[in-house]
Amino acid sequence: MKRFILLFCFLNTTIMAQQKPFVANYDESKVGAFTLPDPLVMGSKKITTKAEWEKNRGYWLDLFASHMYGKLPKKKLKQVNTLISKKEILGGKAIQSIWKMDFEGKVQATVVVILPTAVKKAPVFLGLNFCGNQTISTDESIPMFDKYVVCNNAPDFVNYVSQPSSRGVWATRWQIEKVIDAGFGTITAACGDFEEDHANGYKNGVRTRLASALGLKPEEWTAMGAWAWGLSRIMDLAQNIQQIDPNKVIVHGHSRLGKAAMWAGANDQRFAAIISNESGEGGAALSRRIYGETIWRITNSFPHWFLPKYATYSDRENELPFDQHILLSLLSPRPVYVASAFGDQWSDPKGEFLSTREMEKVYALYGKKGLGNIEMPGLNQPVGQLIRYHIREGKHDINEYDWEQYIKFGKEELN
Ligand code: GTR
Repeated sequence: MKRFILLFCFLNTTIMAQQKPFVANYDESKVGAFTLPDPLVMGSKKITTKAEWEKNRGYWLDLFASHMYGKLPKKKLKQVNTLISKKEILGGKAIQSIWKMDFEGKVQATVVVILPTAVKKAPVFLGLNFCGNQTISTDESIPMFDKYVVCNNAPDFVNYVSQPSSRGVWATRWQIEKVIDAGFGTITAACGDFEEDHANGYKNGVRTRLASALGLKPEEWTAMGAWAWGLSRIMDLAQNIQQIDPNKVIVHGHSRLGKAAMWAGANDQRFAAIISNESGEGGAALSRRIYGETIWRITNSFPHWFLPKYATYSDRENELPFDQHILLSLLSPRPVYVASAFGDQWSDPKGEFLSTREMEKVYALYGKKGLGNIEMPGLNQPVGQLIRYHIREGKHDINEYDWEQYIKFGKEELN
């Protein structure tokens, strides 16, 4: 009988959890009050110098790893990078190379590297793409991605598989020519080469195929971790390409891939700057602000992105030992750009702005400035310098306006 009651209670709460309406709050008056944890207070320790911060920043990394994104493998693998093809593009303004990265013969990833011919050692923007390298440009020599993609809009994608017409469909999200003309390069790979973006994606990705080689069980990390790991492996490749300035690699990502870029930037300090484009919940937005997407919603929709433990903080966000401003603080003292879009309230622009504003405590230890005590700026009015923020008009996307700001940011902050 007791067992029955327990089973009933369990089923009931499970059903209740799933029945919770998928309605988001967009009313500021219902956000509620919250207090943010202080990045400089680590348990009983109070950090007052940059040296102390650097010695102890692992305290926060460990908390993010144990509560949210999972561990990252510590072991280094044998990574074989092979150049598949190389050619001039954009009328000779750039050289495009395709690389294959192989990990122990078990996982392969295809990387597109586009560098300006006019620059000897180019700064680069490095980021993952959602639905295959072929979506970034119409160039026929870019291999068609043949694994599962999250795109499913016919005729370019059918049953989550890329079709020939998907070439260049997301060229606007990459602005390759603009980036080249500014003297920067572009490096990208599909996130699905590391882990396909669905609940069972881990079975076919690095978390399973490289589990023994990396010494981590699949459940010890997450899709976000697998993508962040992939970004660092692309960084390994970038470090070995002569024409790339190894000290000027900017990691960036849009939305879910912005979350992964932030996690990669926090763990891998070789990334010289970090850009979060509308990364929202689980990215730059504060989890304690109940506005737009919430922990409950994101962990129900995308259980594979985070550890199951993160889901337990739904409706008790205030008990999380950290909030996302601390993830941003872990990017210190490097340049960081956080961007929102007005038409993307789901990502909680205000929550993204507030966490960006909260970063400066740690930057101050380095004598560096943050956004200062400012109010949220108006549309299309970037604010800040080393730490920047903008909210632009328009929808959830990464567009020409965003890229114009990122190029300016790269030029000003990486020189
Ligand atoms: C949404 C998700 C967001 C964001 C977005 C995206 O469905 O709720 O957290 O990551 O997808 O990646 O475009």
